[in-house]
Amino acid sequence: MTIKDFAYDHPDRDVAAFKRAVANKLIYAVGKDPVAASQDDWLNATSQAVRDQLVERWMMTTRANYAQDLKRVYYLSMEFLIGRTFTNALLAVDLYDTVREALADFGVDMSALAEREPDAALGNGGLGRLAACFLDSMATLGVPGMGYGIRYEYGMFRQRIVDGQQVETPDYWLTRGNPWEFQRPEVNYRVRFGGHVQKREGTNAPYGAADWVDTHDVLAVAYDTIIPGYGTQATNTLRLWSARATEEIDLSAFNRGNYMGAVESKNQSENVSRVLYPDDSTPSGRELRLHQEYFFCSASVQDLLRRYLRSHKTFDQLSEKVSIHLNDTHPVLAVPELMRLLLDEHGLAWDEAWAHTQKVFSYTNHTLMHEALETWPVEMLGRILPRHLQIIYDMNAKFLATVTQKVGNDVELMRRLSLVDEAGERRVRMAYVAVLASHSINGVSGLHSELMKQSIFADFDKIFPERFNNKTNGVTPRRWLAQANPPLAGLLDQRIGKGWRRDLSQLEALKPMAAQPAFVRAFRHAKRENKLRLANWVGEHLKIDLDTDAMFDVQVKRIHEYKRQLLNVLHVVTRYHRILDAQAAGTPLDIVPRVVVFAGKAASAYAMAKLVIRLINDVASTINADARVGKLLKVVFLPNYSVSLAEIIMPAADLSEQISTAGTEASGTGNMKFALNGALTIGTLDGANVEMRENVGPENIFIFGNTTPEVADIRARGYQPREIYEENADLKRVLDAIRDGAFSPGEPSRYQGIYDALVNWGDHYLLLADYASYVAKQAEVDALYRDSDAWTRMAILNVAGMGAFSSDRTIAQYAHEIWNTKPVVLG
Ligand code: T68
Repeated sequence: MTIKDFAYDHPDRDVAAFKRAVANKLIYAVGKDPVAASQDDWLNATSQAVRDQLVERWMMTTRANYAQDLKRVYYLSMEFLIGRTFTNALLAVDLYDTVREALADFGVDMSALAEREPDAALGNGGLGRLAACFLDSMATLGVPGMGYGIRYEYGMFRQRIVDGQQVETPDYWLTRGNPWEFQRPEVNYRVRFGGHVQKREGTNAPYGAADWVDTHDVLAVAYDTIIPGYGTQATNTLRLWSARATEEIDLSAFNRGNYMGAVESKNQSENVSRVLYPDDSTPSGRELRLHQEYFFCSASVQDLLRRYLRSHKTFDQLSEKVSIHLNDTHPVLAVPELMRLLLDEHGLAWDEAWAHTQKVFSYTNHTLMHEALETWPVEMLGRILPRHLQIIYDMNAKFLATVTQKVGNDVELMRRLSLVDEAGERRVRMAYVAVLASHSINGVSGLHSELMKQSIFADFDKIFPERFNNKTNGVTPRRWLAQANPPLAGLLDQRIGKGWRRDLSQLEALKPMAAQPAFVRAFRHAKRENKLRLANWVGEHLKIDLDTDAMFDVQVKRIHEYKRQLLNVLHVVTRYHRILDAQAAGTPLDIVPRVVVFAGKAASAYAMAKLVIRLINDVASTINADARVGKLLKVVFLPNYSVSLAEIIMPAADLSEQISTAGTEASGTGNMKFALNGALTIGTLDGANVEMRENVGPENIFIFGNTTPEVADIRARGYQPREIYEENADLKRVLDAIRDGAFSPGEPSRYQGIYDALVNWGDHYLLLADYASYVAKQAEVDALYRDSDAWTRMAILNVAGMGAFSSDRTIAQYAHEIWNTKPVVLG
């Protein structure tokens, strides 16, 4: 029986049929009379009608996966930064125009509906968005897989700017329900916490089975979202876990008459999936975070083992049928959890369980910054997950014993390799657990992968050199070009056909067109439309008028010292001073008008990042209000940066700022999105910028600043930022202005801390060392912008060179070189 044999007459794909489908959903599923329906009701009904189109493909894919007994990849990630789904789904099923017409017939404007959908902001930044791009590419390539994560009730906080400062408000994204998810109450697992471990009768501890008892348990309930592939019937599943109390209420408390207490304990359990931690690139170290990590790892591993055992009697084929990928260290507890289940629940011996485990796991590292590496206090782990701590100890003992056998007793080496950091409070190094348990460990750009081997994993690289590899990040061209940039996508379709959506290397065909004046004009026209769209957004939301002839110079990403938004501010103030000087001297000023755009959130506890946001806003109000500046310079901070806002910003940028200190940004993915949308990059030789330069050609990108070895050298020689400050008059003037309150006259000392960090406290990220080179490179950028044809030609060559940065290429490499999976074949 096929799915069609069971299903109701499927709505055809013509406008009339789709109108009926939407009307049926509105009336019978949403329960609204069309004459009374709100925009949200229409969105809900239409989403459900579109979802119907995905379900059949979904079931077909699942059946095929089972029938072909294919190896599955489980992508474990604490974050999936999906954004909106509506338009993405319409493009995937190729119903965009049909649905727009159907809705128009009802007098409903589809783009207005699309704007009402809340973002699924279940992630902080690059790492979470990468996971979302990967799901899209896995489905598109037919890689049998599944994303596992947490269904946070509150996603990434909403950012408002009040008096120039960031104010966080909760993001309750589920207020109006979520039409894309299927709740699966019957798919639930018990996740245990606390208690203690008992030796099991007849086993020879320390490596044998044990019993974990007296735990308090939480239920993990599955919610599934269909991930459609593009240009294929294949789909995948994103399965997110939500916490439920094991008992509706604590009956014993209830019986004692403590009603509030009874409900309290239910809330406690369900807090586990309540809220996303908003700390990008810094571990929070809080107990609730550890609970979250274990909660979703345990549910996911139980779920995938159950699926495996449905079609296999023994564990012999586990690694041929299952791959578990760890997106950073956040899901590393899946390692001791798999070991625990194999040892304690399924009775395998340690060596057999360990052999399976090592073949199943692979791990991606996303940062080298020491303070960002996750460690958990032994005391806390032992209290919350006593059995897992034991297993980690056992892994460590076996590992260190093997090393000793090989190299003899080198105490210093043991101290460095140990899974447990014994200096000070004892802590488990989660990255080391990941490395020890994985057959593949990858970085996210060529540079990052090399540095990873030389720095944090240097000792492991000597022992397991074959495990380390690189998989340069990519972005999905469906969302980041087809969906976000209709003007450019349309132009590409006209000139090179539609195939780039599934094969981004086809963009290379644009190269010769950079020399065709008609194409250059059409390309510039598309950019202008996108700039207008952003200018309208800014006009509407911030009441600031933008000149679309000005260069749109954009830096959008999390606010972090290493990303150096401050360096950008130093350049902005430098330009401001030049404008004022020319005005004062009455000399004509030959300067390219710029709109400098910033957006990004600061972790709520990151004081310096918040101060930077405030400075940007203060600089913006000062400059924008200064009549002497006029159209020559505008600065805007767009509040609440998000996936949906990025879709408006990226296509509108002329210049993309990728200016992190060399050696600090693991890859970056915004850099790719900008270039793909025809922005030129000004950047350091950091992360994937290095490979972008190789692909677009060094003459088509603005590279400045110290390289990674130069940065190391400057630090080794004893960096003296004050000397640079004293010697560079422009820089000194900028820093003094900031220090003396030029942008905060009401509170002149507001930015003393920023001045001190740069001049007196060591300027850890070497802003001053790169300042002169950055400002000089910005002058080159200006010069090129004056020649609008030359600029546009270069932008076209950037788009043409971005073929390699599709997440399809990245996922094909993961599938081939790490997971060893074959695509599903659909009949
Ligand atoms: C980013 N990391 C990298 N971390 O900074 C970026 N961390 O260079 C890279 O392109 C991207 O990952 C994808 O590989 C992050 O985004 C986090 O968001 C994060 C969240 C919680 C804890 C630690």
